[in-house]
Amino acid sequence: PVAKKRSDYRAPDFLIDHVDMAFHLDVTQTRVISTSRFTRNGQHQSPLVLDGENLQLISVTINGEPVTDYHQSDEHLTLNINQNDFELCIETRINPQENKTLEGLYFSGGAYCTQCEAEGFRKITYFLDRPDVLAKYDVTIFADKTRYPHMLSNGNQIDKGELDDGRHWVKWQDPFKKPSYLFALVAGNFDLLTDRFVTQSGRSVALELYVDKGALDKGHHALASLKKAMAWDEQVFGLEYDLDIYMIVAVDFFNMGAMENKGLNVFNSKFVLADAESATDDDFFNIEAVIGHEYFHNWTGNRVTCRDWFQLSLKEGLTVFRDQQFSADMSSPVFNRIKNVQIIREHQFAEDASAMAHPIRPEEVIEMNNFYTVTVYDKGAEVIRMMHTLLGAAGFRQGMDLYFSRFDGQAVTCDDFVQAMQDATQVDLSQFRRWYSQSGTPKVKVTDSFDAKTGVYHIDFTQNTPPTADQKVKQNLHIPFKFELLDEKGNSISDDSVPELSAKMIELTSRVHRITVTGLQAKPTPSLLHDFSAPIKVDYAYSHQQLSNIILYSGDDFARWDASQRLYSRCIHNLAISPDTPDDELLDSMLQAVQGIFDIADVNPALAGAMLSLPSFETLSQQVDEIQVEALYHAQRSVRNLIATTLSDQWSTLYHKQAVVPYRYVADDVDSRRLRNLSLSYLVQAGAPQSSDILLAQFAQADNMTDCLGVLKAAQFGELKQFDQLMEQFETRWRHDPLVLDKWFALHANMERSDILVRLPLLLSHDKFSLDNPNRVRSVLGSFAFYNVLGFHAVDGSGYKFLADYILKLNSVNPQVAARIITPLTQWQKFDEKRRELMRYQLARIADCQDLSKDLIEKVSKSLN
Ligand code: BAL
Ligand code: ZN
Repeated sequence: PVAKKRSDYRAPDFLIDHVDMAFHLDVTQTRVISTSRFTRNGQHQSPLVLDGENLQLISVTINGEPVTDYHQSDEHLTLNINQNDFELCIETRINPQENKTLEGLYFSGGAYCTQCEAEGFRKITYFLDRPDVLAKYDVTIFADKTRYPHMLSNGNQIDKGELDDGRHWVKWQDPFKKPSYLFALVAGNFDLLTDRFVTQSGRSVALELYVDKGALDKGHHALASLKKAMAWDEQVFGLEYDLDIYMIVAVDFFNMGAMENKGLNVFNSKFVLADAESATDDDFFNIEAVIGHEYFHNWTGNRVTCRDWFQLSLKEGLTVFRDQQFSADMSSPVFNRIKNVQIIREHQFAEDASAMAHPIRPEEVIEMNNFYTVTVYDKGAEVIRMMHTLLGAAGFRQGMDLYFSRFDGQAVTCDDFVQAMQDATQVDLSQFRRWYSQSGTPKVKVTDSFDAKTGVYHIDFTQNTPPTADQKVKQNLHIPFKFELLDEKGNSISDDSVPELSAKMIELTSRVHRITVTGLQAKPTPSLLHDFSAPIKVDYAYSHQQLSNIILYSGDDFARWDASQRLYSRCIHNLAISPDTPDDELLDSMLQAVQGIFDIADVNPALAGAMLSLPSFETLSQQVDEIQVEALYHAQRSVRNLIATTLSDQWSTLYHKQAVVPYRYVADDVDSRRLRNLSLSYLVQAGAPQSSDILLAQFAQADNMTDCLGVLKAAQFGELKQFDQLMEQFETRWRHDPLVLDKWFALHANMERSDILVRLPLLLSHDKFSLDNPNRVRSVLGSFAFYNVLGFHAVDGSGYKFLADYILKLNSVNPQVAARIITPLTQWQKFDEKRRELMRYQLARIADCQDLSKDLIEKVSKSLN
């Protein structure tokens, strides 16, 4: 397959302003009749080339006249047309039941459902399936009335009727122009939860949530979240919903988290269904975030959309930023910020270090589905956040207002967005735009010196972005770098003659920046990259004491957490390098710092919960040039063990301090449960007296999934003998609930046991496992490959082979999911030579497969280069 290049963009040869579609739903033989009004775009004689895949073409007419003079290929239908304005009617047939890729129209769980982003619409009908062709849609759906009482599409229902043969029909009209990727259709038999939202201008919007029969009680949190999101977008961005109805449908088989189709969001049920017994606090959190995310797309994505798919970050980076701000406003801002940063450090930095490195606006794409990445989404959100930092909240809002007034109803580029931000505020963003074209993780090295005689302090910031697989030469970036200097008492040093100190931010633009502060009594402690103000790595040789000072005194809670993580990381890396000669002084200062954090738990439990958690193996991996798997893994465990055993009394106190109250998803209770389960896990790891009694009592008494899963995780991590028995009980109780069973599968798959490769095949032959179900695949194969450190990286290569075997199976079922879970195998660059070879060997095996999907070809070939 050939890659498409961003630089090759050309405006479409034809435009479509209206589409009328009729769907005669049938499980294996759905008839799709689409009638579109075309206009030639400009003066040219080019043929009309429509996109289409896996379609059986029945007939074509132009202005009512049958046409036979067309050319059909695997991916296109080409017609020579003389008219400038014409109506094209195409009838096709598709097989929804056979469609396991879950793109286009598919049938699963007894319902029809669509997924069109990025290029799925072409599996429904021949069309100009590109985001810069915006049309109005009328959609009529015909199906059996008993089996499919609910038949939904975008916009408003304008008509309906019944036929004599037991079928009924419904007609939908979407008054807004939209690209084909926002088209949606759902038909099934659901339970329906309804509500209303009155907008700031007083319009009443009907809210409808469609869930599987019997799951109605699990929809309330999602619906409440939607109302919060609608109110938040009005308050913060002045953005009001624009249709009279907003529908959400939850389905069990879905490749992504959810999809923002205009007026008809389709969700993975994982991000809709929740109640205390079956969903964790994290699930409740994620539901609120994803519901918010899809809702916010209505303006950032739907009203203003992308000109081409290279601009995906235009809508995704911006919408992730908006959902992050929403989540922060709904609960603890610092805890949210930490979560955002953990994603960047665990996954985005890893992507930068791999062959899949790309800028947030990629230059070349073979399969667009491969670019729904942490770089485009999460680093994209960091880039938007940096603009928010540079322009201030008010300036950012002015930029957003200008963006909407300029581009409403259009398909635009990332440059258009930045230009609006610049024009609204007169802040020069010309150098800043490089963040869109430059890939890689910038490093800022910070060095300082203090002259005790003169009291003069210099601090130098030097930026450098190491080369990446896709781009060797890097330029200096415009980096907003928030920081402060602390004196020895922990006070923030201010000096009006140093504007960066007053602003607590320096804007790095050249390679080196120096700040000089005079009149100091002692060398200050720099507290760096507050709030993670840029997606970069910072290198500064902190003393242990300086880190402890920041933990205790920094005015920025994020920096306090970050200092705690640096201290842990230092201990872990140190122990990984010399396990037999631990640095006792370092470990003591770390333990003392942890003691101090226990006090923070009383005043700021959300922050303490994060500070008492060690950096993940994935985060630690991005801090070293070469990952020594066993050494790093065991060092991490040892440090955790030291914290567990030395402070077991404190863990016990912290555990018992957390009042057990009937489950409610409210911030204070969430923080408290987090501390309780964290303490439990440390107590079990320490083998503290009565820890297994405590654990079993919690399992028996828990009225909620958070506490129940907390027990299982603690027992798994502590390798308790009761683990298997508890898991059996859990399975018996939850066999009927796919979302809970996913948790059970994941817990098994990421167990660090020497016999994991014997256990995994058992999981995969479990009667509830199916390669057709993306959630299940992710919970077993994804959990294993991403998080089972010793199993996946087994030194004989068996973990890699296991994953590769299943990727080859998935290739023909669901290439999109296959290309997702291959990610850990593509990130071989930082491992030792033996593992690098073993990983590459499996990649080569996959590359040799006949009929490899474009998704896998792109990832595998890049990774083997
Ligand atoms: N647009 C794909 C799913 C999402 O990012 O909302
Ligand atoms: Zn999105």
